[in-house]
Amino acid sequence: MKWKFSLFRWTNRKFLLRAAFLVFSFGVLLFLGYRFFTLERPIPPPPRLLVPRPLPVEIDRNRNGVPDKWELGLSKKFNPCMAFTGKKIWPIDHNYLWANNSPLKARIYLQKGNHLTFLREKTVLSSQDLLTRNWSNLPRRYVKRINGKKYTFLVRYYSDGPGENLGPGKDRMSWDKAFLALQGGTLKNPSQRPYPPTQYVHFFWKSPDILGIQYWFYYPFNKCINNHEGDWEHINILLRLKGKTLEKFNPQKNHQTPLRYQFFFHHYYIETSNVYRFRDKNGVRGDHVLVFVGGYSSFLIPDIQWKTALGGWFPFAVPRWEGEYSGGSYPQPGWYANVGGFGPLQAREEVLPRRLIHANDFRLVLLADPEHMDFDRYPHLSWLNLEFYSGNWSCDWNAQIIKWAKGHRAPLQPAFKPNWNGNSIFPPWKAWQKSKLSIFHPPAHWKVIQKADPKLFR
Ligand SMILES: [Ca+2]
Ligand SMILES: [Ca+2]
Repeated sequence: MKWKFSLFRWTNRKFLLRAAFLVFSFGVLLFLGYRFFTLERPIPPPPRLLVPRPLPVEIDRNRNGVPDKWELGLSKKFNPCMAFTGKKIWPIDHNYLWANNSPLKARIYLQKGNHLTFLREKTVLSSQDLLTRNWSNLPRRYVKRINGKKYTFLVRYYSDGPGENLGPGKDRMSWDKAFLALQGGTLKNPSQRPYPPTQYVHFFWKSPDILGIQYWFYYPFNKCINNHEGDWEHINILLRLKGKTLEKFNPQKNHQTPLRYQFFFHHYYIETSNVYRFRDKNGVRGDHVLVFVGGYSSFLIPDIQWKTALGGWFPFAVPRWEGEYSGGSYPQPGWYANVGGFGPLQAREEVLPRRLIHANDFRLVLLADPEHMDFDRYPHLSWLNLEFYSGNWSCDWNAQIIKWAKGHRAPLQPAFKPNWNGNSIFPPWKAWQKSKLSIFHPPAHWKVIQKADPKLFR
């Protein structure tokens, strides 16, 4: 009896030891994985503009190789029309971020080599100052001597914009309600609203004869499989310029021909000339590509939800993460397979033309490279010179796996993104065969230049 008992104890102890070892190893792996995914690193320096044929500074003060007097005309001639899947928002002026008087906040990090350690957060400026004072020269980095040792600190900035997100479901947000309230309680006639449709414009060069225009769109939020406040999206248009004199920039002349368009969404882009194009509303001039803005997506993502776990009895859940505000830009409506995700977990997106806004109904804001911007003249654009994140720093309501991939963060402003100045860090999208595009019937009063062919993939 005694012998049996000790054997039992002995095997029991062995089993417990093995189990403890397994749990410990699993914990170590989980911790290392978590550290790997959540490590903060400094962002690499953004690509700067290369101008193949610089112009005299008197006619090109912002040094982008395009005569200043024709920049707005060119921007207006080629800016896109837009079709939206979600009807409750459109791209707006970035000042919307401060509509509810949110201050500017700074997050201070200690930098050691390529690693950042978050130290603290502080309020830097009130919202009134943000629109009237030049704050572009706030520190991005500084060095301090503490006890004779040199330390480098990095500063990231952000502001908490209107509304929040309250859960995984597509209706679990107050972002859209805040937008509606700030637009005066109605979303009819967008161009008459306090925050009318707005596009940001930036010129870049592909070659001495090919001028690129980036059109950037600032949305108040991204509500889809991942959720974050603020969203910067864009397209590129490549124009061939004809002629040797400066007249090639004159928007009144037919010296600029669109060659190709690049549509960016999630982890991919599509380069194509198979697009919809329209004239100005009066039918005389203009060449406006139509951007279809995505889209409806839904996904079951296993999640560790500590918040619900407190009220419940088990911390795991498989909620449906869904929404129709991804902000992705597409050349045609339909549904697109494999638009982004992790490995075999690729999401699909449905792109529907539910609300249309003609190119002529957008306000345009020109952005040069930050080092050539006159921020005394445009103090409300000061964020262009800083590592500024355009929304509340993070959105707690996201699946844990998305938070590890930092898909819950507010977006970095365009001039510090790697795809500024026409670069692309993502591969071209190729899942045409798995997708299904549909025909779009434009409004009768829109003057058509070209209709896309949903069967022709290029
Ligand atoms: Ca210029
Ligand atoms: Ca907010």
